[in-house]
Amino acid sequence: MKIFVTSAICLALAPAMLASGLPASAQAQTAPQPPSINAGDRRPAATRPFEIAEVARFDTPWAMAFLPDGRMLITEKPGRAFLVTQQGEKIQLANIPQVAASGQNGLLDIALSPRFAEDRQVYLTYVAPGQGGSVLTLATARFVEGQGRAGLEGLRVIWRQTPAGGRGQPGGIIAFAPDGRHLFLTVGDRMEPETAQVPDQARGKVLRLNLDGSTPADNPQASAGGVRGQTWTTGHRNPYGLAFDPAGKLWLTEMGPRGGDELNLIQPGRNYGWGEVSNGDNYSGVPIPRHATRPEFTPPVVYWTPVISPGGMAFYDGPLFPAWRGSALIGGLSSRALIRIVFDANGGADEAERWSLGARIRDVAVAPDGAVWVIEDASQGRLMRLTPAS
Ligand SMILES: [Ca+2]
Repeated sequence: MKIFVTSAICLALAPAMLASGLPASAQAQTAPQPPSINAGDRRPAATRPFEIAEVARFDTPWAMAFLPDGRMLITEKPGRAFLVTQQGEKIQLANIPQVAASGQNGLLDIALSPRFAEDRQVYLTYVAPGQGGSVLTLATARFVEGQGRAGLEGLRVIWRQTPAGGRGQPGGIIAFAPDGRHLFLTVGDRMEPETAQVPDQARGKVLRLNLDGSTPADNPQASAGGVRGQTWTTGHRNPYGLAFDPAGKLWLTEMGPRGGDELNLIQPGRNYGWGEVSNGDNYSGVPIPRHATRPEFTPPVVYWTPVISPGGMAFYDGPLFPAWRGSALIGGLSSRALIRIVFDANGGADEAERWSLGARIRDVAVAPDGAVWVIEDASQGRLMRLTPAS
């Protein structure tokens, strides 16, 4: 999870959504669409501007979130989580809920409440066992620590995927609006592509919720209730990256099938096309119609064919890498790389640099001091700290 909190952003975001006076769904049809760029053929840079230090190892780490003091909360997909110091000392968190750990599923994202300094709440996502199949679940709990222990208390489930069931591709990424009033949640298609276009199925969507899990009254279809009421955008496949940029725009990365990974600018009420269109094809080789054939669907700003397999994404705002400020950093799984994205003022973006790290990068986060931290998707997955090369 990655948040920006400044008063300037708070002032900027609401007018952008409401200024026209039109319902969000009507605005979505009138805003211009930037051209798609294929960045799939980009090569890693010959040199890296950073040094890499291995700090600790975890069993299939999935997500990390920094506390204000520079320590981290790190989840492991099989169902454990840790409080971790910058020196790699770990305390296993008590009271993590039971997860259905299999393949891509398990314990997923963790994020601090926008009011963490006061409420000590954290949010976490996981695939839970359930009748009728496993269920992507969003919960909140109070983070407590003391006397060498740490854990969660008072866990409350505030959202569950409906209907239950599905296979991998859970999504499960949490992001908070810059004003801290709403939570955005990615829900993958659970490997059922057709459901991404079904309005009453919580699959293949980005949802916008109040911090208690209830539906905001100003969502595009709030009055419809249920999944429709919660839905912010439709037509996503497997979104593992979601973050607000410094100007308050929301960006999402999602994995395509064979080709067609996407970076999307998320705007309320829009449909991003999966599983009707893609810039990639099925693994079987069966082609999928391209975005350009269906103008009613919003195309990606950047896509990757061949793929990078985007994991977590974070915007850089720190002092250690001044040239990266305003950029997004994406962890690459199959590309085994860190990828830097640059943005223009018109909603455009492009891959600026790619650095080979020799490891499947699951998540990336920026520490309070501006160092960049990444975790490796492996059973002995490394936690690594990136600082400027000396
Ligand atoms: Ca798409």
